[in-house]
Amino acid sequence: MIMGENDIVKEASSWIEKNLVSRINERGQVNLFETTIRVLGGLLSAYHLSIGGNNSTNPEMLLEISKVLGDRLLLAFSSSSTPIPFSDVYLRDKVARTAPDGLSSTSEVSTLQLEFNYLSEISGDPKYYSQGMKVLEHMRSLPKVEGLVPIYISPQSGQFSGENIRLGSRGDSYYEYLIKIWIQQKNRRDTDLKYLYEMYTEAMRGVRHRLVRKSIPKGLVFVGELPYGSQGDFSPKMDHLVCFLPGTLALGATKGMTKKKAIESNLLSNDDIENLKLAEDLAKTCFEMYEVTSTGLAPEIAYFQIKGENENGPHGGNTSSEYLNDIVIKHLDRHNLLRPETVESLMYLHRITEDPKYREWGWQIFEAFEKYTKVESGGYTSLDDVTSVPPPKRDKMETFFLGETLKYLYLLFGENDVLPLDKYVFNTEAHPLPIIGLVDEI
Ligand code: DMJ
Repeated sequence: MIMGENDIVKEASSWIEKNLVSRINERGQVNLFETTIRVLGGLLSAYHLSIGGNNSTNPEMLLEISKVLGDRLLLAFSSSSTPIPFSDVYLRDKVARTAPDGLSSTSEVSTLQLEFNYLSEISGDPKYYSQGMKVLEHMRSLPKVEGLVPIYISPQSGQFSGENIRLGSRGDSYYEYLIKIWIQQKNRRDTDLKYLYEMYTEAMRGVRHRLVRKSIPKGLVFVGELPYGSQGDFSPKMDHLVCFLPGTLALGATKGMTKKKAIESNLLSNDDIENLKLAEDLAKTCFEMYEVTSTGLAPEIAYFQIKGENENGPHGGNTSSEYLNDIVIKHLDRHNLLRPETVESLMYLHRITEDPKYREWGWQIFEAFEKYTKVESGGYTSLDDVTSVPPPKRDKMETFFLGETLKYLYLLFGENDVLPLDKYVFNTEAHPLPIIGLVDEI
C-alpha cells in the first residue's frame, strides 16, 4: 500500500477477506505478542491506509476482522488474575494459557498497546485500550533498577521474575513502546500518560549509567547486559535486536522532528541531547557489526572486547575493518535472520539528523543482503554463518524481512514526507499507525 502496488494489495485483500476468519478458527495455539504485532498490526495499518482513499481494499472488512482477532486475543488478559496477560492463545477454543514455565516475557506483554489503542480508537470500543494499558499502569509501580526491568514477569503474581536485565530479546520493545505509546496519544501526553514519558526517561538514564560501555582498542560504544541483576557482573554481549535502540532514542529525543529544527526551537533537554548522542554512537556500532564480517552482514549476537574479557575470541573475518579486534563473534552466534533493527535505526537517524552517511551505510547493508541472502528461485533466506564466504544458507525467510527490513530500507531512500515521523508511529513490526489527537487528523 505504501508503494502503491495496488494489484498486489487487491490480491492480499481478497485473501484476507476469504480466508483469515476461517484461519483464526483453525485449531492451534498462537503467541499473543507475535500475532498482535504482525497480524493485528498489519490489519490496522492497512485499515488506516485504506481510509485515505486507496480503494484496493475495504476498510470495513479490515476493521471487522481486526475486531474478531482483537476479541480473541483479549482472552489472554481475561484469563489472568493479574493485569499481566498469558503468553499463548488458542484462538478457536477461546482459551489462553501461560508458557510452560508459567512466565510471560516483559517485552511481549508491554508491546501490544499501540495496536490495541488504535483498535479502540477506530472501533469506538474502549476495552482494548483499557486492557492493554493496565499492563503499563501496573508495571509503573513495580520495583526497577534505575528504570531497567528484568526480562520475565509472572502473570500469576504480577511481579517481575529473575534478575536478568537486557535490551535484547524479551526486553527490547518494553522500552520502545514506553515512548511510542506516549507519542501515539498526543492528547494525553501531559496528563494521564505523562508517567510513560517519565518511565522512558528514567530507563534511558539507567541504560546510559548501567549498560553503556566502550570497547577496546577502538572505542565502539555498545549496550551490554546485567544477567544477574544490579549486583552481578556486567556482560559485554549485545544482541542485534538491541540495534532498534538508536532509532528509538533519536525519535524520543526530537519527537520525530529534525535535529536541526529541534535545536533551533530550543526543544532539546539535557536528556534528549545525551540520548541523541548515544543514538548516533550506537548506530555506528550497529553498522560496524555488519562491516566487521566477511559477508558485510551482522551476526545475531556480538561480544565487545573490554579489559580482561573475550581476548583473542573469534572475529568477523573482514581483515580490513578497523574494529576486527573490538568485536568478538562466538561460533553459535554467527547466523543472520534478515533482521531489521539496524536499517530501522538508520531510517530514523537519517530522517532526524539529515546526515547522508546513514543512507550510505544502509545501501552497503542492502547490497550485502542482495549478494548473499537472495535465493535464485525467489525470496531471500536466513544464513548460518556471516563470517564465511559463501555463507551457508538456511531455508527460511521471516515475515519481518518484508514487513520491516525492506520497508525501512524503502523509507530510508524515499522522501521524508512518506509516513512522516510527526504524524505516524511505527509499531514494533514496522506497521505505521497514525498519531491520535493531531489537530488535522490524517
Ligand atoms: C520483530 O518481530 C520485531 O521487530 C520485534 O520487536 C523484535 N523481533 C523481530 C525482528 O527482529
